[in-house]
Amino acid sequence: VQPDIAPPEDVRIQIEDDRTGLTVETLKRAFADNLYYIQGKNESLATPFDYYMALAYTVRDRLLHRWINTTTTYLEQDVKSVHYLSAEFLMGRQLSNNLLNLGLYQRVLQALHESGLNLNDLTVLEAEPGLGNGGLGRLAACFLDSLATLEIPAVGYGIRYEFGIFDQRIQDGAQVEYPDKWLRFGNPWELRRPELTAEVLFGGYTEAYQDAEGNYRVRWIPERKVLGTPYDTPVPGYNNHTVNVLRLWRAGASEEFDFRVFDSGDYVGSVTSKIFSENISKVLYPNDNTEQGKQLRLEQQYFFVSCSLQDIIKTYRRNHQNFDQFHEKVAIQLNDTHPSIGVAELMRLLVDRYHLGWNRAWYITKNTFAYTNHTLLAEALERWPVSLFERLLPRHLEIIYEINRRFLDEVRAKYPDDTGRLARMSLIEEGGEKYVRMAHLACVGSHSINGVAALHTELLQQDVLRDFYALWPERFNNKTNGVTPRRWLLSSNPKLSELITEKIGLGWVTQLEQFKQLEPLVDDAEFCQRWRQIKQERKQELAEYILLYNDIVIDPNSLFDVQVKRLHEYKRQLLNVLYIITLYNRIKKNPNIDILPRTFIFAGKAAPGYFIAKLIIKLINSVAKVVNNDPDVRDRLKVVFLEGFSVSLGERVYPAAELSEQISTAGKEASGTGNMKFAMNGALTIGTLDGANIEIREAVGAENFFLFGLTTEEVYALKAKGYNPMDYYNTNGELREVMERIASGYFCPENPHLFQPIVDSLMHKDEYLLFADYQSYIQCQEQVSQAYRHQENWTRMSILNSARMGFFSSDRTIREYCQDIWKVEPVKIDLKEYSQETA
Ligand code: HBZ
Repeated sequence: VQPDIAPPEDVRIQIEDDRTGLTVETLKRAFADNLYYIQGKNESLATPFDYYMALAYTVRDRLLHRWINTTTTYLEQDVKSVHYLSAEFLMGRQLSNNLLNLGLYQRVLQALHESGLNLNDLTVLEAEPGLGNGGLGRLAACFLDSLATLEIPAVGYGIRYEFGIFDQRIQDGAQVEYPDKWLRFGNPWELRRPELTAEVLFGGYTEAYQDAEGNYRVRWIPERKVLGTPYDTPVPGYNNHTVNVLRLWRAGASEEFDFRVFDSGDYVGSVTSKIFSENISKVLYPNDNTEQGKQLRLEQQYFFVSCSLQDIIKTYRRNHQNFDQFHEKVAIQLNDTHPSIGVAELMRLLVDRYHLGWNRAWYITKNTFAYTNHTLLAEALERWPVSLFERLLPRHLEIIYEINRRFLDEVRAKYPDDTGRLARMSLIEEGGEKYVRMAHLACVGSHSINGVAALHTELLQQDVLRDFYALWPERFNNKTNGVTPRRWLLSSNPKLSELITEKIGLGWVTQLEQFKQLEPLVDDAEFCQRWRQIKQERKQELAEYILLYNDIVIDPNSLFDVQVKRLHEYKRQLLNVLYIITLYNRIKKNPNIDILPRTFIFAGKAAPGYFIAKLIIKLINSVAKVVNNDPDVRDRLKVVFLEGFSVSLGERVYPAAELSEQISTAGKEASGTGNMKFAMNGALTIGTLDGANIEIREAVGAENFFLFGLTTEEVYALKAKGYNPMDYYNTNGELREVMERIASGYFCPENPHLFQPIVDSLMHKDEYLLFADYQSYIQCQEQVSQAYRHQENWTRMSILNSARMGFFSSDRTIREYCQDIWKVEPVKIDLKEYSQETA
C-alpha cells in the first residue's frame, strides 16, 4: 500500500495553532473552519445560530488543552480534590463567561467585528441550562467558578436533566409552564464520556453469605440496573490555566437487564422498561423549599450519587492500592440533603464491595463527607418513607439501620434514660408511618455541618439541629454565602466594571476586598456623576426590554424597585403588593398627592403545584393592569412582572435595580444571594433582619440600609403568645382598606372572588406575619422615597453599598470552605505546550 505523504512540518503547526491560538487571525480562521466543518455551512448558508455554534466550538477548543493539562496534573500530583455533590447547578450561559475567564473577550469581539458580526447578537442565542430551581443551584455554579479561579482541584457532580426548570410564561396574568427543551439544538459545551459509564442498581433483596475466608457478608440481589453516562462541561478559572469539570450523569437502559425480556419476544415490554430507565434524568423537580416524597426523586438522588461515588473511587484507585488515604485525597460536600444517601452508599461500597471492616469504613466515610444545610423550613426537610426505601434500596436501609443502632448507642451513653432525645435524634421517625430523616443521616455521616449565613447557622444550632449541636458542637460552623463577581459584575455590568477598574485597577475581579478603595470616591463629584449615569443607562435598557416584552411604558427616571426571586409565601412578595395597593389607595383618595414615581418590578417562578404562590402572581399582574392604566395614577406608579426569570434575565435586572426588596419573615430565609448581587451593582436594600441581610447591613453600614420589621426573636415571641392578624387589621385603617380593595374584587371584576384565598389566608392565619410587619414596612418605604429625592446622597449610598461588598464574593466563601472543611490547597497548572499562545 502506498503510504500517505507526510505533511510538511509547518502544516502540523498551523493546525495546532488554529485550535489553540489566541490571536485575532487564528480566532477568525478557527471560527470559519468550525462553521464549515462542524456546522456544515458557509457565509451564505449560515444562520445566526450556526455562527453561535461555530464560535462556541472555537472557544471550547481553547479550553481543551488547559482542561487536559489540569486533569493530568491533578492525577500526576495525586492532589486532594473537592467533590461538590448537588442535584442542581444553575450555570447560566457559558459563552461570555468562558471568553472572559479565558481573557479572550476583546479579541473575539474584534475577530467577529472583522467578520461583520456582533458578539452580543450571538451570546443571546445560547440556551440557558436551567438545571436548578433558585439560590441553591446558583450557589453551586458560583462555587464552581470560585474553585477554578482559586486553582482548587474540584469536580461538580450532578444530573444532566433533559428538561430543566420549566419555561414560565404569563398568560392572562397567570403563570403557565412549558417544557424547557434546552438541548433541542445541541449543547456545544459538553463532552459525552461513554467509556466512563457507571452501573446503578435498584430494588430486589439482600442475602447473607459466607465468603471463602469464612467471613459473613451481605450481598444485594438487585432487580434493575440503570446506566449512568457522564457529560462533562469545562469550568475555567478566571485568568489562570485551571479548567475543572462539571460532570453530569444521564440515565439510560442497561442492555443486559432491560433487554432480557426482549429475548422472550416482548419487544414492547423491553422498550418500555428502557424508557423507565431514561426517565430518571428526564426532568428537574421544580420545587424549592418543599418536599414531595416522590419515588422518582429518590431514584434521581441515588442515581447521581452512586455514579459519582463510583467515579470518585475509580479515580482514587488510579493512585492508591487501598482506602487508607481516601479521606485525605477526597472531600465530598453535600449540597443540602439531596445527595445525603451518599453516606450509606459509600458505606455499602467500602464494606460490601471492597470488604473493609465497618469501623474502618465508617471512619473514612465520616471524614470524607461534609453537609451544608440550606433551609430551616420544616416542610423542606427531606424524609423518605421506610417502605419506599425498602423497595428501592433494601441494602441501604439495612446500612442506615446499622448506622442508627450505633449512633443511638452513642447518644444513650452520653444521655442515659433520655428516651425523648433518642426519638428526636433517631435517623428513623416513628409513630405512624416510618420515615428516614435525611438531615439526620447527613449530620451523623459528616465531620462538618454548616449553615449559609450567621443567623441561619445560629438558628440551626439553637433550633432545627439543636440536639446534634449539643452532642457534637465541634462539627458545626458557618459559611456565609457569596456570589461570583465575574458573572455578577464583570460580565453582567461591563460599564460599571470599566469605571471601577479605571479607578482601582483590575485586582477586584479576584480580590473583591479591594472594592474598599472605592470609598473615598464618594466625594469625587465626577465619579458620582458617572456612577449615576451608568445606572441610568442600565435602567434605560431595562425599560426598553420591558416595552418589548411586556408592552408597558415605564419612566426611566422613576425609582426602580425590584423583587426577583422564587415565589414563596415566606419571601413575602405579597407584602410588597400590599404597599403598592396602599400607594394606589392614597392616590385614589387624593389624586394630587405628592408621590415619588416608582416602577415595581417583579420576576420569579412558582412551583407548579403551589396554589397560593401562583395566585400571588395573578394578583401582581391584576394589580399591574389596574394601576398601570388608571389615569388618576398619571404614570407615577408602574407595576411589571417579567416572565421567565433566569440567570440571564438576572444579568439584565440587577445592574438596573435601585432598590432591592429582601423582605422575608425574619428567621425564614437561610441566606439569600440575590441580596448580594443587587448590592454589588449599587442597589440599596430594604430588608428585614434575616439571613445574610444582617451581615450585608453590618458591612454597608446601618445608615445605608433600609431596615424594617420584627426580629427573629420577636417573631418567635409573637407566635408563642398567640398571633392574631385581626389585631392589626382592626387597628390599621390603611391596611384594612388594602384588604378591602382586594376582597372587593376590584382587581378582577370578571371573577371578584378570585383572590379570596389570599385574603382568607392573611386574615385568619398570616403564617408569615405580613400584617405584623405592614406598618413598619410602609414607614420604611416612605424613608426610601424621601432618600431617593436626594439624588446625590442616594448615589453616595449606592457607591458605599458596592464598595463594602467585598466580603460577599464567593471567593471568600470558598477560601473558608477550603481552610475549615476541605483542607485543600491550590494547585498551579502550567501550560506545558503551545507556549506561543502567551501572546
Ligand atoms: O439556598 C436557598 C435558600 O432559600 C436561600 O436562602 C439560600 O441563599 C440559598 C443558597 O444557600 N434554598 C434553595 O434554593 N433551595 C432549593 O432550591 C431547593 C430545591 C429542592 C429542594 C429543596 C430546596 O428539594
